[in-house]
Amino acid sequence: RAAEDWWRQAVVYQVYPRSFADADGDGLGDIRGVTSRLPYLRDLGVDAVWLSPFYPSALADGGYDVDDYRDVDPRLGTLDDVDAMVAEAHRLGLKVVVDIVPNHSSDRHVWFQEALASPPGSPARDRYVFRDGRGPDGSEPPSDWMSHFGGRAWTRVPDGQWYLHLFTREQPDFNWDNPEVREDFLTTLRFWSDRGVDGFRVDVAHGLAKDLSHPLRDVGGVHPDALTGIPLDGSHPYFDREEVHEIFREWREVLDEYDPPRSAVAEAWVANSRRVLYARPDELGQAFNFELVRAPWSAPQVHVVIDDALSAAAAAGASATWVLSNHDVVRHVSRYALPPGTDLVRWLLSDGTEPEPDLEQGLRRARAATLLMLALPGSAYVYQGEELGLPEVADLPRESLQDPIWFRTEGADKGRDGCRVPIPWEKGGASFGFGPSGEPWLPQPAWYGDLSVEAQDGVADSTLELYRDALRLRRELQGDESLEWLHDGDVATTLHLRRSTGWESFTNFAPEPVPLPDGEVLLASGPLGDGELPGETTVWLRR
Ligand code: TEU
Repeated sequence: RAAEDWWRQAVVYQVYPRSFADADGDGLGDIRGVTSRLPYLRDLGVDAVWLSPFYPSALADGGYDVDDYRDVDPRLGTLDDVDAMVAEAHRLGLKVVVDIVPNHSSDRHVWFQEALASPPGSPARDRYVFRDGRGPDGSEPPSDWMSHFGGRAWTRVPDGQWYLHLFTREQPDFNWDNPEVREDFLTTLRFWSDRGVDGFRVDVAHGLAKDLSHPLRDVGGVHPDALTGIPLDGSHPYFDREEVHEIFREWREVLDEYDPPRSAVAEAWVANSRRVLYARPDELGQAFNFELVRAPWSAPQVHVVIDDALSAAAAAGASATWVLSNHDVVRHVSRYALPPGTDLVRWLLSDGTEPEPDLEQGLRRARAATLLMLALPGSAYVYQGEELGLPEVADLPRESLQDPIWFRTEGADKGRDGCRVPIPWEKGGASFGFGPSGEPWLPQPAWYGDLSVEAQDGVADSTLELYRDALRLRRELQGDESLEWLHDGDVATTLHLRRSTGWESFTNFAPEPVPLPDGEVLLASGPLGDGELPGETTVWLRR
């Protein structure tokens, strides 16, 4: 796509609408809450806001179980509210990206209700994946496929058939071989594009196409690990199949009907070389790169992540993307606060006590990682609250948990609620300014106010001000999509890069200080010593 496409080097801020701002005080964030905070996002300096799903939903999976793709959950607002939000965003110079969930609907979607009410073999059932079971009485599931959230991926209905759900049983998978399904999503893309939405984030993009030939192929009863368990040749029966790309080529034609063309970013948990295929110019244009979420705090490993991502993106004609956190993973302040190799599921089960996180270290590294990420060519996706340096809320009481992962694993995995706790806007008050009244849908910890926007606003060394400074400088200094490394020889503990405009970023991963490189210091992630760059710090320079 053209180098001037806005999204190629954009900073996109992810809003998880339930947890961002609650205008009506029912404890659940809403669209009017988002609108009221758009000036905050403009001042922060991001280019776009991506909203996780706000469609009608029973919230069996936080809204990723969609009842109706072309409406708004009444608890979150109305279509008029969304129109007003988009208009206000545009007035402030912000783009709006919405989430599309094409792998599955909710079980309350009219099509699924119709499927349940229709006989086996009917056209209504063909929009989903219904199959007879195995065994003499069909009481065994049609294949050994497992749900990504634990348990099997099949649920039986009263007439004896089974339906497929790669996530919760409230999220039946669509049959993408069905032309009505294909057509309906094109209608949805046009529906939001016509309303002025600038782009789409495509949920589980690698899951849509499936090999549904009879009999279904067993996979050994394990859900494949996203990055190691999915073969690179498109041969897995339900993830990352070649046929999925036809779907996205069709989508691109629709997105290109608009001026400017609508952007899209694929969520595809697959290896680098496969992921960028979704980002080809005649497909979605971008795909999330989650390698920084997985990378340990290590200069050589981060170096490899950056090089691999840039070369894979360039080979596909895509721009690179960078993600440190999102609504699915433990917040990076906490990840960086833990010893390497910590099992995060076990850590959460211990309510964040074993091992004890070193949050000072976590925040120091997070700030350094942020400046490094924001110095890289490509788009950065920032998750709400990371600009406040929020750590994971690891000790949420079990009775407050809502993530289906907690229920489906029968308490073996606390799930993702700890990164979804409603945002603290103020130092105090009932919900730290999240809403005018009402209990937030997840409890906020007592220390939340200390990290609030109010507590950090105008405070020179706060994380919020670091993000503001960094985003302003990034805008000013942004170069083309190339990157030049400035180290000689092997990377051991520092990463030094230069952008085409002469802007440099230098990160010291080691705990000990190193000499500060020559040049005018533009910004640093922490205090600088005399001629020294302290440990775990990034500095931006210009010569
Ligand atoms: O996530 C897809 C997905 O595969 C995730 O489950 C991811 O692998 C995992 O969370 C990493 O810890 C998307 C959405 O981002 C997620 O919130 C939804 O639950 C899921 O799809 C189902 O729609």
